[in-house]
Amino acid sequence: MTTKKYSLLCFVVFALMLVNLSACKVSEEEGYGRWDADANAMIDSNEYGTAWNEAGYYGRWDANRDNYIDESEWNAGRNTYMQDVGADQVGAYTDWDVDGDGRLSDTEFRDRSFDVYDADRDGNLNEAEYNTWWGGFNRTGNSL
Ligand SMILES: [Ca+2]
Ligand SMILES: [Ca+2]
Ligand SMILES: [Ca+2]
Ligand SMILES: [Ca+2]
Repeated sequence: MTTKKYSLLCFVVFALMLVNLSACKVSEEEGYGRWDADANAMIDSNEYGTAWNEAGYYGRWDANRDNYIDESEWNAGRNTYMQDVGADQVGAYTDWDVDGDGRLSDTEFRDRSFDVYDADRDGNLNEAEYNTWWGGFNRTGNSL
């Protein structure tokens, strides 16, 4: 390899490292650390609630904006946002509709969606669990 080619290769490697570093910075700002208010490396249900509010997550599922999520909206949202979550983990609409009135209030929806993403059921979202939420949300081109 000539010196010139070697220099070019070094430059490309260095440039890629810079791109990689800036990508990490962006994902940290968008991601986990941003919502971890008490900095314990876990996102609890309150911290998830903040992310959930700022994301307007409920509104994204509530297609007709009547402040309830009916079964057809739930089916559409599940197919859009929860592709990476197993069907067993998501459960049935009736599992979400705790009071059985045939529609999901924001509280029913928030609590159950947290449980769905809390795959190991320890009451916190670790980084991998959070990334499943974020990945589903972001796949649709949404951003915070
Ligand atoms: Ca925390
Ligand atoms: Ca609705
Ligand atoms: Ca309900
Ligand atoms: Ca967990």
